[in-house]
Amino acid sequence: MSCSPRSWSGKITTMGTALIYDEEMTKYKLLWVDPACKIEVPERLTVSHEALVRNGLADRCVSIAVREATDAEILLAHSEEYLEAVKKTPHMTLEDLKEFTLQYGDVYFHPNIYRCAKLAAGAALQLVDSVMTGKVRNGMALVRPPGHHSMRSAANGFCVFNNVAIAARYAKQKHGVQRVLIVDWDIHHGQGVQYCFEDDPSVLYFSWHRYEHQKFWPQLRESDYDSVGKEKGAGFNINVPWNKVGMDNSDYLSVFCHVLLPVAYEFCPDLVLVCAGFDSAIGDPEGEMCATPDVFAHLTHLLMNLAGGKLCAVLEGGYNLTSLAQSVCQTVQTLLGDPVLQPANLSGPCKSALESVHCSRSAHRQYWSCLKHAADLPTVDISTKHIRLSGGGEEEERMEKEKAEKSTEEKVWAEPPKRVPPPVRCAAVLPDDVTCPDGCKRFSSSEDLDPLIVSKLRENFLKDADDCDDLTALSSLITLTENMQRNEICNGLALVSDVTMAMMCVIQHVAAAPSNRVLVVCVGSGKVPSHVTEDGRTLVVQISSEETKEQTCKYHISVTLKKGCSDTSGFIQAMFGLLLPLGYEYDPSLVLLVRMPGSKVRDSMWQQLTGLLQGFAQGHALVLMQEDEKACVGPTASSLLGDPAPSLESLQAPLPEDVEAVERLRHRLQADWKLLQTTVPESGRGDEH
Ligand code: Q6M
Ligand code: ZN
Repeated sequence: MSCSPRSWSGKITTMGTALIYDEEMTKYKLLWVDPACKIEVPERLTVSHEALVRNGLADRCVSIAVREATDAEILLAHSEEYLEAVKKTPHMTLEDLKEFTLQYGDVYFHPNIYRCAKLAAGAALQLVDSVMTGKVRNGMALVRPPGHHSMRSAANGFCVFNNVAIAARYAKQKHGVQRVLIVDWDIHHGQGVQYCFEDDPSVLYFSWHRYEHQKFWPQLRESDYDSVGKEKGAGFNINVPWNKVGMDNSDYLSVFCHVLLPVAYEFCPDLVLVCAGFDSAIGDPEGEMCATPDVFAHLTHLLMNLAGGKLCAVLEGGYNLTSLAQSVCQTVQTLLGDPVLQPANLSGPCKSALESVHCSRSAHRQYWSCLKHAADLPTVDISTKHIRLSGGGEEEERMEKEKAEKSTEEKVWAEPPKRVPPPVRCAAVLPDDVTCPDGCKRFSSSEDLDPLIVSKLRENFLKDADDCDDLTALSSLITLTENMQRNEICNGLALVSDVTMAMMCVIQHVAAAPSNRVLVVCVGSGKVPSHVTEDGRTLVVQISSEETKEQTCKYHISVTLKKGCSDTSGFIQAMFGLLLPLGYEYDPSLVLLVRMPGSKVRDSMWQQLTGLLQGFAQGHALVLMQEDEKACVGPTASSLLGDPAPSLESLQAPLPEDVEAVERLRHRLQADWKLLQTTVPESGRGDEH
């Protein structure tokens, strides 16, 4: 059933989320005893789909029919010999099927699997077509068999045809897509995808995977961080091996902030494909990781502003049915544009994850200018060795043992809380002569100004001002923040006569409540009084061209970009290296984004920032802009309403001095903010989970 997707404001949008699913793909299963394959069951698909229906998510998606991939399409990633061999499987006897299966690793065949494999690949193609033709903005395909392990001439790891690899080639061929980013967040290495695009610079493949120094399946040397691609494709294959089990939300988010995202933005894809395996979630018997299902909301959100929002997620693994269903729901709900909630306990990455992050960054510094000046520490040959070289303290051994025990225990986790979108997505406080953007609600409290607020405002900010308009605007602003905190309005924007005063006003009001925390992001130069951050209820991050005399402290962080905010590559560096990790760790109850007058930040960068900052504070962002920047109202409102930001035009290399400045800042602050780390701290003691 198809329905017109409706944004919160009541505006009908043409850009929905596709959901592709067909029961036919549940109609094959393991017919003999094989411990390696018994986890790959038809229920994986039914529970995922049922959870989407139960949570009202399936109904909000545009349902798209599957189709079989054609021979020609399958041949985009496979050999004729292999296709012909698979074609024979529907007619084989059980004995023949068993024998056929034996030539491949960790996979099984069934008389109906060829049909399902054609549908799985075809589903990925239908998804690409729907997104590329603009029928929908993004979408997810629930498929079996998975695809990322299958190779040109071989089935492997439950996979028959490489659904996502075929889809990437198809997108290039049929839709003229130039650059495809494939993000493989499944817990296994999609070696099939890596092999397919190893020498191809038009497809950037990123994979993190359980590796344990090559002890974990598929135990390949080439799954390590130093397989970066070949020939022209050198730099376009990114592996982040996990050398321990028990990785959690912090570990995942730090890899996104410090490895994947800066490179992905520099790559500037026209399309994002996700190998969406959920065996990387807690409770999975294969992954044995600790990341909770709500982390997938963030992984999805963080990718949704790339490629103008064109994102296709195709199911791969996921073997704990509870964890799988919850994770699928988190992903789809985020694609639909609902606000994300703070993921559980972000206490910072563990030592082993930091080693992986450091190794992957180092391996890629020669290929990506965002990593070029990455901390120049010696890359010890840690990853491929079967024994640990570093550490070895008594405390550390104890921690490791604990972690190993934790991972074999039966895991319990809370179901992610319901994400309830507020009735109003975006409200605006605007002067009367400025029209309110479509879908945005004009907000005014002028009818009955709260006398308490008014007297406070008079006392603190408008002592000698007799401008009644200012008073009205500021008191509206305060009332708006209160509405946001009650979750009646998701986010807001305001055009004010004095952004600094308005900012101080909001901070003073919101940070007065002891349980509140305000993340203030100041874009551009202008003095921010330092006393606001004294109690830790406000974290100020300012990005500008101004060299500040003030010493950066834990809650007042100034990033200086030599060419200012108009330098998009420098800005990106600060955004992923500092701002996002700080935001995750600080966990604000409100994000206050302040556009200082004359900031010169480019529209597309501003929209990216506005979009990404909605990953905090349950999506509650309030944007303040100076009165004369009327032209920014439209683009800002669009981002606050959930439209994807336009792609950043191809990025120049950031200035070396800016990269170094960001690196230095990260280094200085990482004792206070664990998510800023990208290397193992020198005094490596008990910081394992
Ligand atoms: C199983 C060993 C069982 C799509 C996927 C497939 C994973 C295959 C795992 C094979 N090994 N203890 O990446 O999830
Ligand atoms: Zn997997």
